[in-house]
Amino acid sequence: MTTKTGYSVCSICDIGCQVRTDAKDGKVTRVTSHDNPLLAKNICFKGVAAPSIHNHKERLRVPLKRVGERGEDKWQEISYEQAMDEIAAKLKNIVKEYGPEAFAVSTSAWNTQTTQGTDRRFMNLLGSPNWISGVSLCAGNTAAVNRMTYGWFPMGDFMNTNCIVLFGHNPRKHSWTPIYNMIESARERGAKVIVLDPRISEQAEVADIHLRLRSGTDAAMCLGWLKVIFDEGLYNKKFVEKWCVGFEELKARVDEYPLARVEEITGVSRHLIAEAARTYANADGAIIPWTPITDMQISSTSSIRLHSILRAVTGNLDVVGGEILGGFNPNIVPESELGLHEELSVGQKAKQLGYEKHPAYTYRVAEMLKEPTEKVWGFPYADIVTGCQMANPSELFRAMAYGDPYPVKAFFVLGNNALMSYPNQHQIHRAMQNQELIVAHELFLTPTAMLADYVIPGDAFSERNHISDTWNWTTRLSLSQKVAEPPEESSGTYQFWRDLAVRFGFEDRFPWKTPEELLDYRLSRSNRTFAEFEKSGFMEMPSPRYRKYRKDGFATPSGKVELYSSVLEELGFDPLPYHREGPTPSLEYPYRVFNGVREDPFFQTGQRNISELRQRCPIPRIFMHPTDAERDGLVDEEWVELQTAYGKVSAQLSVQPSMKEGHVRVPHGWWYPETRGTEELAGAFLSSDAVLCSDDDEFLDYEQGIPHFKGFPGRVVKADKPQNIQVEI
Ligand SMILES: Nc1nc2c(c(=O)[nH]1)N[C@H]1C(S)=C(S)[C@@H](COP(=O)(O)OP(=O)(O)OC[C@H]3O[C@@H](n4cnc5c(=O)[nH]c(N)nc54)[C@H](O)[C@@H]3O)O[C@H]1N2
Ligand SMILES: Nc1nc2c(c(=O)[nH]1)N[C@H]1C(S)=C(S)[C@@H](COP(=O)(O)OP(=O)(O)OC[C@H]3O[C@@H](n4cnc5c(=O)[nH]c(N)nc54)[C@H](O)[C@@H]3O)O[C@H]1N2
Ligand code: SF4
Ligand SMILES: [Mo]
Repeated sequence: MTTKTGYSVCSICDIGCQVRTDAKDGKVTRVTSHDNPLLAKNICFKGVAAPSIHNHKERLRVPLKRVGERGEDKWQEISYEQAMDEIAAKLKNIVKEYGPEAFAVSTSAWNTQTTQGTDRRFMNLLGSPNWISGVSLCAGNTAAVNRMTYGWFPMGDFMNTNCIVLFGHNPRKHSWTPIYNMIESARERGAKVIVLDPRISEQAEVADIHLRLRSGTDAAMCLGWLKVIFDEGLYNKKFVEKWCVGFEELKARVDEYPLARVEEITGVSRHLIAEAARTYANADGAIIPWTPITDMQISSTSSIRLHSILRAVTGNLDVVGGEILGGFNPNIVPESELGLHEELSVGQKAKQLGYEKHPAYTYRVAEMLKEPTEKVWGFPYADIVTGCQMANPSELFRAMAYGDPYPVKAFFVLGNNALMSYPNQHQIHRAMQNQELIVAHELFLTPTAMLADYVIPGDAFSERNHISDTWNWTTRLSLSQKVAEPPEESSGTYQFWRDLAVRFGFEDRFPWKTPEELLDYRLSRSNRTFAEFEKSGFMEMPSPRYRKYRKDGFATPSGKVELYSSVLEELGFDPLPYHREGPTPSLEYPYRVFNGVREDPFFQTGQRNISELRQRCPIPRIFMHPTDAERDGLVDEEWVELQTAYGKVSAQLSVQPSMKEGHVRVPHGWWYPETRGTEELAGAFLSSDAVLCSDDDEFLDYEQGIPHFKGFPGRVVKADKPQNIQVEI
């Protein structure tokens, strides 16, 4: 019997706790916390369940080749080498026939961590700009929009702050545990916590101030805060004068939002709005931690910009207790460099889908920020949170489905359940049905993988060596060690891209034969190998330097914080932030529906097949306020259907006084692995929020093309439980 123990960075969810992993005879047996107070003081039950996930009987172990109709779930097992040979040959033909832009990739927000930008490297060498990721709806787009205002995406200094403002964001013991722990410590130190959430969430329950705004009105709320801050002179005048551009224009815009108007839009009393704004502005060190809520609404770009603007005008940028602009860690080659973005021609970049219509998150803006980024941060591209330059997912799926504006015929999807992880699931389905080649790189046969031509088994986090660089968001480097053996015919995502690159003749641009060799290269900047890094400790983080802008300015075209955005102006959008009302509820669809309220036992679309986790939450639940349920004649725990003009989903009703009246919550990511063989694509259409969400123009943020997931119109009616799903697991 051989045993092994190591430090591994859990990639079940995207916060990446560093945990202790024990293995016996090549299999992970136990995951525990270790004494690292930052990341693993305690861990969540998904992390603890990692051995059950990694050793699960349904885990993919051998490559599968489709033999039936697409989506029919009929397969032949083949070797990894044969699969890669066939994939390469087919992709070459597609590129020859339609051009390299006919090749698209969708990847995970996080769990494909070992790719390290080499997917972009392959695509850029090939000539395709059409890369998308789950981070288009989660932190990646925030990073891109933050860069337009002050050139980087900051991380809140939780350890020293005196005030934390949570826009919906609701970390708990089993949801993003490290952030929850940091908020708890700050609270114990006496920091104030302000929560903005329509419901009484766990964080709202213990907050100092809770603003129960209407879903989708965050931008108006921020404009209200600025009105108070400007009218009462609570901003940092010296910083604004010296380091910001466009203050007068911004002030004029803010004057269009007197508190009476903000009260009307948000449904929150003007007194409470003013109290919250004062508390934030007067704190000596305050943070607005990143939140996914404003990543997914119709005024997304404005809301994210408003968070940036609040940070700047209150003097909270790059100061103790405020928001730290990290920059690249000089000890490691960043992903941005590995991605080889400079190798993709200007012409191919301009073909990126979304480049014209929704450019804020595409190469178009990345190119505009190149010079200042290089001047301030030392490299022209900044792939913060895996990529600040991607295609617009909706435009991509449209091209895949209809060939408009050009055909996209090969779709590779790695660690991402794409069918259910963007808006408009019907269009994604059509898009996938219209492909000549789909490759899925996965741990399990998800509905997305079921639609593939080839399914390649991936390795899990206990089975690979890695250094987590927190996506360049911070400068922390965390060790992740291999303690268990991956399935023989599997590959890590780096290996996958390299094996493909070699077949395309790019071997000289992929000289690192193994992930460890790639890590050696990345660490060569600090004269170390991975083996040496491994021996020297489990984590390192250079001490922060504050107010770095005094030396080099900000990485924006003006070198200052752009309250008035020159980038947006040049693109023809409103350079100042604004509130835009989403599609309003009607008699037919009277509720504001929001998705989210993440479920503790699962990460996004995963783990519904892990019985110890599924038992904790066997079925999806729709939340409603008691008054609304009563009016509609609905009772707690009955099965209902949530309907929008675009689709319908089934779930159990949960009547909750903590919900805000007029609002309905739908969970994300439900499919039913137990219905494989009895329901189409294992129930992918029964309860998935993506079925309900439209990506028609009236539902999209203008600048980025982000869908409105927070407050779209819907109605709830009685229904039967779908037949084949198991309620008792
Ligand atoms: N409709 C809709 N779309 C959304 C959201 C929403 O609420 N609604 N939320 C958005 C948000 S916040 C996020 S963060 C993203 C999340 O997007 P993703 O991070 O892509 O998450 P999932 O789509 O759930 O897909 C994760 C898949 O990766 C597989 N996997 C896990 N570990 C590994 C691994 O090590 N290697 C490989 N190859 N595969 C692995 C899992 O089995 C799972 O099928 O989705 C976004 N998309
Ligand atoms: N256990 C577990 N933990 C997870 C995840 C998981 O799937 N499972 N996913 C991880 C990921 S990728 C993410 S992005 C995070 C997401 O986790 P959070 O950031 O906590 O976000 P949600 O749980 O989706 O929703 C949080 C709150 O937003 C409120 N809300 C809804 N609409 C609005 C609105 O328009 N404005 C405001 N201000 N609030 C609104 C809801 O009432 C809800 O209480 O969780 C992470 N942690
Ligand atoms: S919060 Fe849980 S699932 Fe997420 S990284 Fe940490 S241990 Fe893993
Ligand atoms: Mo997310």
